[in-house]
Amino acid sequence: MPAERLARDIRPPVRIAHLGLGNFFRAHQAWYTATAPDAARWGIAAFTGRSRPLATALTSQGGLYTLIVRGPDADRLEVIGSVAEAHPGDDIASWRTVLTRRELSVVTLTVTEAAYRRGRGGGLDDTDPDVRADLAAFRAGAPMVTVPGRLVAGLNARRLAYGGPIAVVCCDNLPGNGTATARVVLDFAGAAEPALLPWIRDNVSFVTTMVDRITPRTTPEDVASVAAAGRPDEVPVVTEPFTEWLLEGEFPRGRPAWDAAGARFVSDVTPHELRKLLLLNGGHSLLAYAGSARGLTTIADAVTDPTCRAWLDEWWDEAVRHVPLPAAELTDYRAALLERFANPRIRHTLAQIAADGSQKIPIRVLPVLRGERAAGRPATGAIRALAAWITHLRGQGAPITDDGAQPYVDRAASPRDVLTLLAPDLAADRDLTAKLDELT
Ligand code: CS2
Repeated sequence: MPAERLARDIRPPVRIAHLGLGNFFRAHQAWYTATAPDAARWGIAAFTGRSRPLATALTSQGGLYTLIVRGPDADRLEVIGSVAEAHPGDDIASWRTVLTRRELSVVTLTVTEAAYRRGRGGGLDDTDPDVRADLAAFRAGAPMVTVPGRLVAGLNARRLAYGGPIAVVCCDNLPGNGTATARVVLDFAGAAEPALLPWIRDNVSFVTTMVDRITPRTTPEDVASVAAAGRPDEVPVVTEPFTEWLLEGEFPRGRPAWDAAGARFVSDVTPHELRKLLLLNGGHSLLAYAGSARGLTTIADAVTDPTCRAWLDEWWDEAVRHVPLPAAELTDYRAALLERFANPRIRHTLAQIAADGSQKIPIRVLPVLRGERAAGRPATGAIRALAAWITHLRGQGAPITDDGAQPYVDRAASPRDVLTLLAPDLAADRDLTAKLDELT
């Protein structure tokens, strides 16, 4: 088969800016935008977190890339055309310019939980050295590195250019992610440029979403497989067939017809967000720590290991009590999750999911632990997940990749000390700490 290079003449006009150009965004929001019937009218200017090579590779392919939709039996290749421009994250000048364009209607974000730089209460962590440096950089007109800083710099440029209203759409796995984003943006703006606060209140709609599509890292074999299919692509993305996107909020300047591509616009994302965060992501975190400590490598390995599978069921039995959706819907969701997790052709590594546990455990596990203990129940599944993370902090299983882990690593010898830092409200529960001692 002759090799066809990815190239194109026509690009959709940029009306969306994205921060966090990585695999998940390319499998999810970029796919919805490319699949919507009005795709020709909605292009995305996408900025990486830091990576230059990805922006360079995508630019050389005209923003096009191959999505490898990997089912349990076969791959389907799709060329995605919604990324009209790809920029490295440190190109703050282009970021500001894109944000000033009047036709820009939407900013989307996939930057990971840790990138919002939230402190314990959910507001901007002003003790974070990068946040402090960005506040100083903002005042000096210098480049910024944090997401709240970059967002505020872009919004300020838009205000000064009379760019008009815009929707900011958070697509990270945080509860109430629209409100969470608004909070750090308003905190940063309040400290950096108070004149921006009323403009944000009048012009920026923070949309809350639940996003879902399992997207493992691309491997050299994946790159070789598209080349072998006659479609060379330096930066393809692998994803599963399943995808879900729920959104709640206003789009003052319009949006692509994402609903025609399967997205759902709802009045309250919360129950669906809990379903996904506790069952899928909570299940993932449990398997990442407990499975890697048992010497397993991928989610598919872990879910077919009888011991891990029993722990997953135990966790789900508890977690479903905290998701306000009909029991039948949750039963179906669990069955579908098992199939998705067991897809043997998706190599979703436990090490990838184990990253940033200090950000994930409070969101994915603690709500169930608190709810179960408050109801006078043992919370064995939640305790097991927490214990698995503590043993990970002691060096078992997947390596630690987590900028926020050190204070927990320092305390990992004593589960009680970990709890005192992680969830002080639970640290006095002696029965709980005794169970953690037993399991760690
Ligand atoms: C995973 C998520 O890495 C992780 O922590 O739990 O990336 C998960 O695969 C996605 O949220 C699925 O939509």
